Amino acid sequence: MKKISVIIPVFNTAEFLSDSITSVLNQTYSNIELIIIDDGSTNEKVKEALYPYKTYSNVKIIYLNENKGVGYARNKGLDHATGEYIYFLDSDDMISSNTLKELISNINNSHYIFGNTIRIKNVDEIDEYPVQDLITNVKVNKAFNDLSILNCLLDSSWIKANNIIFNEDFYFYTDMSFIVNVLKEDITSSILVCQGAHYYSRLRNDPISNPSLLQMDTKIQAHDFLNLYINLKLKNHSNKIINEFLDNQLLKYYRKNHFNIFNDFEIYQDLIRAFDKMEDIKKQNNPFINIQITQLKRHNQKMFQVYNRLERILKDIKIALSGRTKFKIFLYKKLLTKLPLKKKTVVFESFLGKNYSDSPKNLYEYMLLNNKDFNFVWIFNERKRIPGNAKQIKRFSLKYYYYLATSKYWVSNSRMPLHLNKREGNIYLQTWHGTPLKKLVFDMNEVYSANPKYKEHFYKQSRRWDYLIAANKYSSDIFKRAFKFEKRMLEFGYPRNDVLHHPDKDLFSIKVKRKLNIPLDKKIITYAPTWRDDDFYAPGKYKFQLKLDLEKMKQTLGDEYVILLRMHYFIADNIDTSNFKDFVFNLSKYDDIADLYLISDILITDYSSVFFDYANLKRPILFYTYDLEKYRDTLRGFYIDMEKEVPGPLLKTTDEIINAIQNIDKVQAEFLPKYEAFYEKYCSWENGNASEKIVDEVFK
Ligand code: C2G
Repeated sequence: MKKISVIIPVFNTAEFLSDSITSVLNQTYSNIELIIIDDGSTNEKVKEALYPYKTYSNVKIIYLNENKGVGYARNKGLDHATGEYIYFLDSDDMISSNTLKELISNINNSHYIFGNTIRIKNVDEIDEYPVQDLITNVKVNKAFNDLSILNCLLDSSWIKANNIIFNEDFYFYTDMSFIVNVLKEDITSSILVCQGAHYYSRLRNDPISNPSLLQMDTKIQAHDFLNLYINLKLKNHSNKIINEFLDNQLLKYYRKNHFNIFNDFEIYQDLIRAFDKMEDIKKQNNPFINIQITQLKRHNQKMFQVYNRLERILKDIKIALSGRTKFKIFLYKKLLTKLPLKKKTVVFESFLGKNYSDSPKNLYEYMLLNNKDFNFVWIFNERKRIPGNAKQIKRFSLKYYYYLATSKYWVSNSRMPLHLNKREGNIYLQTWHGTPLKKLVFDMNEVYSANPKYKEHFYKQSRRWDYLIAANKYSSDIFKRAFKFEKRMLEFGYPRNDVLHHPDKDLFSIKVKRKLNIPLDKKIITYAPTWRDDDFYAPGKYKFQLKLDLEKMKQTLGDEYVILLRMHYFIADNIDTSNFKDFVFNLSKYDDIADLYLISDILITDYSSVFFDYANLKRPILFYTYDLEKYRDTLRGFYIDMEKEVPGPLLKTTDEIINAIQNIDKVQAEFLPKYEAFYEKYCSWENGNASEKIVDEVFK
């Protein structure tokens, strides 16, 4: 039985290591040695993650003192390899348990054989791919088209005899040097691919804190690519097939990247030198590319840039003409943001234009009441009745783009779309929308979200914030880290909670009850749960299944209480409450939840930030946490230990909820010490004047 040496270079990928290593240790093929090269990781957690494998007789771990790049690390692995075959795996990827067996059973007399690479976002996706027992042949260009030597079983003695190694002078694209060495020694017209040998390539979700190689600086990558191309062309100028392979790769790289990076002067110089090495240039389908390459060959930088820019402008116009929204975005970027800035105009938005609510509403009303000398604009999906003379504009209408492009101030409680570039002079006050229980952005490991680019987009969008509001010290510390926020944190409490400390709050409460036709002689329970990251129709449109047994609650509590149902603003499902008239009021579409806090005697929630706000009223809170383990351990992770810290009981069934409500005084008394500590930690900055302090600070 021949031995396979699996080589894994590691750089700062602690969180993925156990998946990757386990996938090798669990192979059905048993004669394997695993060589792990820690390429000078700067993250201490890598050592911890590798620690359990130190004692394995078939695992060798080699630590390099400094980060030298994947080419160097893999060469080190080759030096230590004793197997008859070599296989490279990346430290964030995995293979299925039969992969190595499939490859070795099918390699026969070939020098190398490929497997089938599948891109995945989450480990859960792995089971979705059935095993196929199929061998196919592909052309050289196709097999190496993505310039990767991953998922390829190679004959070790052949590699060593021909000194096939990675070029260590380059950090990026060193696979290209290895592949050229392979091709030089064995140019077969077709290459074996074993479809049953699965390699799972993980799409990394955090290009900001821990990027994969391909997520790093594109200019440095381009520099390496072009110089490695030049280097390989010089070494292989007489080999026709290798020349053709390299030229195809350069053209492909150019087609893909020419908009982004090649206007940079240094890269332009590399580009000229690279194209100087290309003799027969294959005509491209895109005439602009042909003209640009001609200019490069003539070393005419001016005309090269003219054609490059022209192509980009025409492309932008083509995109702009392909849809109404795209046209408006084009106008926003190219025209509207160039108009004069209105220094006294403030645009407000709350929950993506769905409501007139939350901190933006309180800031607006404070400014109105105090006759602040500003013009106001509100973004809504539908027209609303609101106080004052604010202009109302529809989200994503032409006016929306016009006012956002020309107003000095933006006030919003959530993110604004990625395409809304910040113009010079713009001041953006991000109020945010809650004290976090659930882990946020860069504190989340896996992202079970509808959008795999969530972290990257969040990062870009939040760079535009100038001010951010924190309701307590705890939030302030978390926001700085989890949002990577380094600008001005406003530490005065939440404007949205000012009303909960207003001397006339009882009067407001009666008014709200009247407005909503809620009987004044009934006590009120509000049920306000949050959303589940993994249960969605589309981004921003989430499902929700009501687990409370309303029938049972009506029978036991109906004489004394009514229930207000309040779904999270992401929930698209409409909960049918028509059978519970007079007992259940569905107020999911009601503008401001603060009004519901004011009139409620008891709050039921789960992992929503609503309880941090409601605690300002010091009234009872019950937690209906029927899926606590999954939510906490798989979906999100929490910042605090709910079992220890929250100011009310964690309940799992409707019966437990009913029982707690029937004994609410007892429950409240039991939780009093916890409630007081909770209030001190999360509510003590709130005293009813956050709006005033924030307006004074931001709007000058
Ligand atoms: N909300 C609401 N009704 C609900 C749930 C939430 O009106 N049923 C409002 C509350 O103002 C709440 C805010 O939306 O504070 C945020 O809701 P969360 O359930 O906490 O969830 P999320 O939108 O993911 O925000 O730092 C806070 C986190 O980002 C949570």
